[in-house]
Formats: sequence, structure tokens, C-alpha cells
Amino acid sequence: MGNNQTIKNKKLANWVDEVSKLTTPDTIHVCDGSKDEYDSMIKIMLDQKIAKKLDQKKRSNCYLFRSDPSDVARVENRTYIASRSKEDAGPTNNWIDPEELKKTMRGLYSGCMKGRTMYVIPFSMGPVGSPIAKIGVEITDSPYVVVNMHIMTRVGSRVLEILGEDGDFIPCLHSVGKPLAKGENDNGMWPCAPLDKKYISHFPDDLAIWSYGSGYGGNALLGKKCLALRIASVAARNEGWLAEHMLILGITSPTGEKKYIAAAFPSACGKTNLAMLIPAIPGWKVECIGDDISWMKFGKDGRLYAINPEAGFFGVAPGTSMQSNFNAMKAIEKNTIFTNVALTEDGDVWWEGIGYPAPGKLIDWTGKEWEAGKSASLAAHANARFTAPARQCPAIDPAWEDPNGVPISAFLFGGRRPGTVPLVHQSFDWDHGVFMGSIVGSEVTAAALDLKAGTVRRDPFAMLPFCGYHMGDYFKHWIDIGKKSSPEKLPKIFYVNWFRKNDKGEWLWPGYGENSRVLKWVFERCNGEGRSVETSIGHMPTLDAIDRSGLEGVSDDYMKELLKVDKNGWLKEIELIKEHYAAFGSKLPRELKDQLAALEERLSRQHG
Ligand code: O2Y
Ligand code: MN
Repeated sequence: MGNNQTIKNKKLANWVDEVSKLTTPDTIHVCDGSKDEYDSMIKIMLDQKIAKKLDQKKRSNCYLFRSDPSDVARVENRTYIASRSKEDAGPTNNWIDPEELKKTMRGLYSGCMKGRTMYVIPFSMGPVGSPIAKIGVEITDSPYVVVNMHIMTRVGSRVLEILGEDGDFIPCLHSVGKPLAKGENDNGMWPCAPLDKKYISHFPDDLAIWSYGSGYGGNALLGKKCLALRIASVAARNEGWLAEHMLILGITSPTGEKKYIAAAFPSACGKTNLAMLIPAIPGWKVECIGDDISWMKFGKDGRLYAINPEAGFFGVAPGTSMQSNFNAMKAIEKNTIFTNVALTEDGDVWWEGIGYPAPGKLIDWTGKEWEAGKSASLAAHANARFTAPARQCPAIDPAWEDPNGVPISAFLFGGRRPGTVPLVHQSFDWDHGVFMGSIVGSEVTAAALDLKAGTVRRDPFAMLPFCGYHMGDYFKHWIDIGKKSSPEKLPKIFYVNWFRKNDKGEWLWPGYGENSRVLKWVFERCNGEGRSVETSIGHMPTLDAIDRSGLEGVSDDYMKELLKVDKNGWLKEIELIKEHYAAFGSKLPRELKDQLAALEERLSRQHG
């Protein structure tokens, strides 16, 4: 062993032994989560020229990493849900028979850690010891993963203590897939395997994760998307709780009343910005519990209580600025890992949309010289990231580490919809809210995906890439959750759309801090207040119900457009929803078919 931590847990000791025999690392290091450990990992990567120290006056204890250009994002087409039965994975996941996949991957893992250290990372998703938290152990050969896991999860000896001799954990096996010859080191090259050798595999029947070939983000930091969403969604279905792709925020009114809201939006719809929003309306306060994932269980009082299973933010850098997200910018001033951003001459970071021009010549994310106006490519990769401790966010909620979680009053669903979908509408009841979650989607531009411009890419509950089982069964699980408590104790459900445009292609709603005006109406509705009208698609604010005091640029005409029920648009939408639902066959819950039929019927009765 590379350190003196002993493993008392029998399952863990056996697994470490089995993996080390298969992968044949030079040494084994059991992580204790200490600052010394973090510093020594950074030193290893500085020595191997994988990490670059940033200017310590500007960015204290911050480091820059540049990944291989082939290893910059999640790889959905190499991500597998290997359930015993293909049907359990459903039509939206890639499936391979688990025995076949394990055989292929054992072949890849064989000797794959040669020349490297095997790190054993015991981690807790959620506050250590919380009744909602879960323990995982990641085995990896990447010190980059170790330092990121230090920030994103709770790593260390306390987790091993809780595991004891017989406690259970979720095994997460990871290798970058690049063994080293004797005397060889990475020498400035980000280690990874080619795309056709990358596998991000989930075994829902064993609650286990095997990842090979990528060192990047959610492919490699296995606590995040793999454990906290894909595997946890399976555990949540089995155990009667919710593991969701949702931010959690606390909102306090001028009278000091506080509520918590959880919100699901597809990737790249501004979840981190909303989670840390600074309200534009005086007297209101928003605080952040988490920006990406929410685990929720019923409390004794029948309400849903949420924790953020993560301890850090793995946020997209481009577009993050003092204007778009002041709190994120403050959170990344120190103790932060930057990946694939550009480097300035004075040792700071820069990216497109940081809010000021590039200060002189830069080194771009590929390590080449870059000059504004001269270089054709982006200085920072569009998916460049920061990894920062959540506690550094000035707007972090005082209850963010409460082991019992915070009570959720409202769920928001939403996506990027330039047309049809209004600024906000509220569901009539729980099942109608589940219907809203099931039809979440964003309109894609032709450039973004291989789809016709204007096509809606459905991403139900923003869980399409993250649900570890059949999406039809997942919908049913949501319907069943609604039967576990009484309507007044369940969160109210809303659909929001910050992305409406007029026919000239101009934004109708300013977004960012102004979204607090919509949150205010949501808050009021949760108290049985807030002016509203019943429409075919749900409860909607009256034209004067959204507080526009001090808001310029949103005229009465814009507001009418934002809050219109576009009958023809919705009738077209219904046809698209039918196509979307067809994929789920007999697994589509009857309740959702009924909701769709009822919406069609209400719209057909609507005038104009
Ligand atoms: O997982 C990744 O490596 C990138 S994608 C991502 C990262 C942080 C939070 N959310 C997402 C997402 O795609 O939803
Ligand atoms: Mn996400």
C-alpha cells in the first residue's frame, strides 16, 4: 500500500485485491481525503506536466489542466446501461448484455494500471452519515480524478469508519486506459484511450459502475452522473425515493419566509446560474443548496426532503461572468481546478463570455498561442470546466449540509423553447405535473445537433442521459411517488421557459436575476396566493401577476405574448408528444396517456 490506511471492510478488501490482480498497478494508495494528500497529487501532476500552477496572487491554490482533444465531454454513445434484461434499459439507453460487457472490459482492464498507482477513494455522496446519503468507493489510476473527487464529494477516513467491517458501498471502477512502460511517465500528455475503447458502463442489477478510457468529467468522476443519477435512480426506484437531475435553491421573501425549490432543466439551460441567482426584486434572497443533482426522501411529516449529494460545482466556464453568475465567479477565485480554459500571460484564466476581452496573447485550451481577432478557433473549449468547493459560493445556503435535507415546496421543469411554451404555468395536480416533466425538451438549432432546426429534442425530467432504467418505468415511479403523500404536502409543479422569442427572433424575457420575478409567483402559489387563471394547459399568472416593478424592456405586449396559450402551437405540440410517447410502448403509464388526452380535449374546447 502507498500509505498506512488499513481497509477493515471485507467486501472492500476483497474487491481491492481482485482489481489490483486484474489491473496490476505498481502501488496502491488508499485515500484519506486530507489536504496533504491533495497537495501530493497536485505535485505528481505538476511534475508530469499534466497540471499548471496559476498565478497564486490571482488564483490561490488553483491549477489548470488541458485534456486530450478527444476527451472533452460525456460520451453518450459509449455509455451503457447493462441490465440483465434489455427491456429494463429501455429505448433511450445503450444496452449490452452485462456478462458480455464485463468480459470485454475485463480484457481492457487486464494490466491497464501498469506503471501507475491505483487509488482507492472512499467517498460519501451527501453529508457523511446522512440518512439520505450513500457511500461509494472509486478505484482509479488517475490523480486528476482523486483531486476532483476531493472537491466534488466527501472523501476519506470517516467514510471508511462508517463502512466498518460489513457496511455496503457502490463499487466504481475507473481506469484512464493507458498503461505505462517501465520508466515512462505521462510527460504532459493527458492519458486516455481512443473513443472505440471508451466504456462508461452501469450494472443496475449489481449497483456497480465500470468506466474505462476517459479521464474527463462525468466519465471519470464516477460519483456524479454515474452514481448520483444513473445508479441512484435505480436504487431510488427500488427504495421509493427520487434521484433527480435538479438544482436546489432556497428563496426567502422580504418578510423572512423561506421555501426550497428544486428544478430540472436539460444540460446547458442555465441550472448553475439559476441555483446561484441574485434576485432583481428588492428584499428577496436566493441561496444555493446545489446546482445539478437532488436526492429526495419523504420525511415523517409527509414532505419531500432534499440533499445535494455533491460537495462541489463542476460548472461550464464559457459564458460564466460577473454579470451572468457573480456567485460562481467568487466561488472559483481559489482552490479551484480549471480544465480546458485558456491561460493568460500573467497566469490567470480566460474564456469566451467571461465578461471582458482577452488580455493580450493567450495559450488556448490545446496549448497553442492564441490572439483575439487573429485566431479562428475558441480560446477555451466550449465545455471547459471549473471544479470548485460548494462552500466557497457566497450564496451557499446555511442548510446545504443538513443531513436531513431541506423540505421542497415546488418543482420546476423547463427547457429552451423559443415558441409555444409560456413563461410559466402550474400543473393542476401531481399527475399533470408528472406529464409536464415527461415532455421536457429543448428546441435545437441545426448547428447544435444532427437534427432539423426547430426540432424539439425531448429530455424528459432532464434525465434522458442519466436514467439508469426504462424511462417508462421511471414515469410510473414518479406517478407512484405522488401516491405516497397527500396533495398539500407534495411539492407544487411548474413549467418555466426563460427562452421565449418573438417572430423577429428577439428574447421576450431577460432571464438571469429577473427570473426571480417568476420565482416570486411560484412562491406565492405555494402559499395558495398569486393571481392566476385556469387555462387549457394549467394555472397561469394573470397579466399583472408577475412583479415587473423596476423592470424595463418587458412591455405589456411582451407579457401578453409570454403568457399566451397558443392553441395552434399546442395542438402541434400534442402531435409531437404522441411521437415522443410512442417510444415507450406499453410502459407508458396510463395516467400520462390520460393527461395527454385531457389536454387535447381542453384545447379543442378553447376558443381562438
Ligand atoms: O459530465 C460531464 O463531464 C459534463 S456534462 C455535466 C457536467 C456537470 C453538470 N451537468 C452536466 C450535464 O451534462 O448535465
Ligand atoms: Mn447536469
